Amino acid sequence: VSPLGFGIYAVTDPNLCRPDLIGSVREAIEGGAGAIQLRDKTATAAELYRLAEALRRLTSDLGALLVVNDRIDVALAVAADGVHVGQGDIPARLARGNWPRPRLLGVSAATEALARVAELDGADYVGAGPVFETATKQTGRSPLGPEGLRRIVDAVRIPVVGIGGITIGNVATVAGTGAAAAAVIAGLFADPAGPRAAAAQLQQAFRLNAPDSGAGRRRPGPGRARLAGGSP
Ligand code: TZP
Ligand code: MG
Repeated sequence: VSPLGFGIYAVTDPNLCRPDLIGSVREAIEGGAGAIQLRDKTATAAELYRLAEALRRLTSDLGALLVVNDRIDVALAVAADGVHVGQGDIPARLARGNWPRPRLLGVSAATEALARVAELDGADYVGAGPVFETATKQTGRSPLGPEGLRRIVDAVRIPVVGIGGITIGNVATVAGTGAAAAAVIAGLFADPAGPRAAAAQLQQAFRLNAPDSGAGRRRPGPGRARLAGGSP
C-alpha cells in the first residue's frame, strides 16, 4: 500500500490558516488528515524553514507525513517525508536525484502527458488539478472535472492526488476516480465547521467512496456497482 493512500492531504495556506497555522494543522491531523503539505508562496526561506521545523515536530508526534512544497532545500533541512515540485520548480528528475526513496517526490501534472513524464522522472505521486473551480489559486486552466482526473489516474501507475475546489460536497466523486488522495486547502481551513470536523467528514467520505480503500474492500460488489452507476 502506498503511503499516499491516506485519503485527505491537507495543504496549508498562509491566509486561510490564520491566525494559528500550527494549531489549524494540528486540528486537521486530529480530524484524520494523513499528510500535510507546507505551501507558502510568500514566505522567505527562513520563514518557511521555521514553519517547516514546527510542522516536522507536530507531524512526527501525531504520525502524519510532512511534505514541503517548492523548496527541496527546506525539505532537506527539516528531514521532511516529501517534497512537491510543480512544472515551474526545479526539474523533477533533478529533485529525485537529490531526494532518494523512501523520501516522497510529488510532481504537479495537469495532463496525462505531463503525468507520464513525471512518472518517468521518478515521481512517487502526481498532483493533478484543479479538479473543480477554486479561488485559492489562479491556475488559468479550466477544471479537469472528475472525468479528467480519472484519465490521469488511468494514464500512470503511481498514485494520483486530486487538488482544487475539493469540499465535503464533492470529495466522494474524487475518491470514485481512483485517486489515492484528495488535497484540500479551503475545504479544510476555510470550512465554517473548522479543520478538525472538516477533515473528519472529508476523510470518511473519501474512504467510503474509494474503490481500493479498506472500506471499499469490506463493501464489495454492490458498493462498486452503485459508484459505477451499474445495476444494484
Ligand atoms: N493547485 C491546483 S488548485 C490549487 C493548487 C495548489 C489550490 C487548491 O486549493 P483549494 O482551496 O483546495 O481549492
Ligand atoms: Mg511549486
